[in-house]
Amino acid sequence: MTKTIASEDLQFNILRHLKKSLGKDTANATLYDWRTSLSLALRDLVVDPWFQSTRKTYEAAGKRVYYLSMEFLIGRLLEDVAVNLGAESASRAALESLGLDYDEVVHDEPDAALGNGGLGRLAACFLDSLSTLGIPAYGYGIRYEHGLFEQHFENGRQIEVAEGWLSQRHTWEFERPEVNYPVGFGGHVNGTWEPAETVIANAYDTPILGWKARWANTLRLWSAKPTVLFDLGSFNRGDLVGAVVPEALARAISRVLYPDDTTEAGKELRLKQEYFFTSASLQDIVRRFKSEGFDIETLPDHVAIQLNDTHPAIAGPELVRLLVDENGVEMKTAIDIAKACLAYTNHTLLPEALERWDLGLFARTLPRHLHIIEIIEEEHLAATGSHVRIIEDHSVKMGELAFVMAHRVNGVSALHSELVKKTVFHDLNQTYPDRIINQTNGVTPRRWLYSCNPPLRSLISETIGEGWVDDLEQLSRLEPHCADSGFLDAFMAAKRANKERLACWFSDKTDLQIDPSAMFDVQIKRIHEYKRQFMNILETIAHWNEIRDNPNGEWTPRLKIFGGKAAPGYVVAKEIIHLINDVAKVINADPVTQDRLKVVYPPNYNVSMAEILIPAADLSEQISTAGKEASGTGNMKFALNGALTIGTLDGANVEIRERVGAENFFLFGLTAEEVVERRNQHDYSRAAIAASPRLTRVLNQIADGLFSPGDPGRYHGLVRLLHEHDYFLVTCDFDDYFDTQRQVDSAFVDHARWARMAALNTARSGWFSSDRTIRGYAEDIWNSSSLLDRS
Ligand code: 26Q
Repeated sequence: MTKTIASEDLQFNILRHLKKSLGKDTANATLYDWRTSLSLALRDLVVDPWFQSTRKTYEAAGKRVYYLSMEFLIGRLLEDVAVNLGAESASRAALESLGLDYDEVVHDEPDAALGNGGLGRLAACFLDSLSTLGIPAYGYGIRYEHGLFEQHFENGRQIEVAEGWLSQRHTWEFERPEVNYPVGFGGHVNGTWEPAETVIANAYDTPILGWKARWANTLRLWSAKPTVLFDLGSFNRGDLVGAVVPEALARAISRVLYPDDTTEAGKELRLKQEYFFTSASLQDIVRRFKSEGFDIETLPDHVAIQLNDTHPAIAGPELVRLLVDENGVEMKTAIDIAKACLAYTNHTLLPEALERWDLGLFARTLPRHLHIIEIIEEEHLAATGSHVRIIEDHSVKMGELAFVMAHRVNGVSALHSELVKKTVFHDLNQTYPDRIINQTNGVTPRRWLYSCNPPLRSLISETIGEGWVDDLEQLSRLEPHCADSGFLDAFMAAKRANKERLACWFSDKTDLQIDPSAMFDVQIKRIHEYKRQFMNILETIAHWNEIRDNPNGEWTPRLKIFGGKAAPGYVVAKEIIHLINDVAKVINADPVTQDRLKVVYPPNYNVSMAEILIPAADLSEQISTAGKEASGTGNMKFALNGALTIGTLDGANVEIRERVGAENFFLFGLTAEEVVERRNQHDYSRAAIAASPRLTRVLNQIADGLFSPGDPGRYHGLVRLLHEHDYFLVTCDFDDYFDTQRQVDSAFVDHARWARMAALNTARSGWFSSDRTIRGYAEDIWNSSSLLDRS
């Protein structure tokens, strides 16, 4: 399907779009105009592979995969499309002859930030892999008008500002005004459901191109519209505001992404969002299935629906409702059909993060579904003798609902899946012993190595050819070269180039001068107590103390980089951000530690920032309390790009360490079992603090206001938290973490050793491709296959 793309043709089409699609000429074209013109010129090349994939899918009459997710954290798409089309150098050349810089144009694109973090980014990697593998699939989600908020710092405090990615033309989507479905809420059930309120779900399609443009799937996002565009009655009565209220209420449903990556459910609008996109997606799926003329009972032969966490768990009762109420299927049969179609991925063990809906709210919003859930529950209890209920304590438990209605339930790393069996779904696992399986997460190598790390990409391709890009396990062929000092030098030269790129980026954005030969130590992820950014900054202070105590010692220069957002209502997380910024201010101004220690926290961490930071990292911080991080996927991106990990035995860290080798991984901390034990010990945190003079000193410094001189009491709450409710065992793991960091210091100055360890991390990370993950889902859950003709 791939043809070589000539830069002259591309240039012609860029100029054509500039003129005919944007109505601009070269004299007054802005960067935005050029970027949009290039995007449209490349988009033209996506349409044929997209149509051909649709045609082949239709002809095969096989199974389609439907990935339902409240979040798709896509980031930028232009570079992705250019790379998959093989049009990167043609684009570069075409722009250059127009006097433009490709990188500048590509970086002008705003991120599509329709997600909070790991779960949303995983969905985006999965779309990439589904297309690369040629598996017929649709992603279904919400076209939020405002994605994840922008983070600003004001005197070190996080401020949230609404994000507006759609204020510019979003070049990649095709609006489908003719594809729309009614979605009802509230009302009564009198034999049939009569909703009190109805909104329209309107489809927008984005083609998702796979590697070498061999295949393209569709991401279909729903936008909420009113059934009546404008309340002319109110307007005519002179009520101008009242005339737009119904419209505003309807559109509110797809207005904004919920910025909480745990807890904080219970909001009516959130429940409406979940039902809105799930119902529209299922109506679309059933309509497509029926249009092909199959018997409704064969739905599971043609449809596999994956639920990305419980957010779309209403899919169970909704599919039953569509089958029973709108297609005349008998209830018991409908439940069986739905189960055979549905599968559920769990991403969290934190009990407070498991979704539950207040029964009253649920009954008011989705009365018909509540009734169906009661029948599902009854059937489950009667058929199995289980005592696990779906409706309990005046709430609807979405985890239990998703579990009961799925034929497979999966965790996202080996450790996590075992813990899912032992903890949250212990009893249900006894009742349905073959239902829970594991599918360890992965990341797309197209974005997370090929695109974001050009120097390493070139070195790898020169050494082993280009086959690794869609067959990442080929990276193991680098292993013999990891004994060759020439290769290792080239490997570290690539790392150095990425670090210099990052240093330039920093000098553009901050007034900080950065030494590219320092160790770049990076922790980027959402701010959470369990992820323990707090422990990292405490260790930073302890290290700073040590340097000041012995200013003439041999210290390994380090740059500590933090990045990440806190949920707007998460007070402790916001205090941790403030503390990191306050500490950075003091340490960066200290002449004694000048060349040895710096702390930076660039605001508004997002996918695009990750693409600059990860290739430049020497050290990857994966330091969550064991048993709390379901998998992690950043950890995989770092290892793939030749950073060494300092980490606990948590989530996929366990599997990363197994694969890269224990000698190439800096392990510390309590195990998941030890964590549970330690929590049972009386006053464990006070004991740990008392046993560590180093930690005691740091906590006293913070409590004395060393980092908040104008406001010495600022962090008393945080310090007290560690003494009294150190639920995430920062105090218990602190000393081991500190000591392990000193081992990292000594390893880093042994350049040859470090280079070998780093290169081995890349060579042995091929298994963490999301292509491998998707093959696992296709085989063990969906029973679906590739339609690529492998020639
Ligand atoms: C729920 C209810 C109301 C509002 C928001 C939410 C909500 C939103 C997002 C709850 C959870 C999330 C996101 C969770 C998440 O990102 N989990 C991460 O998933 C990754 C992919 O599997 C894992 O690698 C991470 O370990 C896990 O934390």
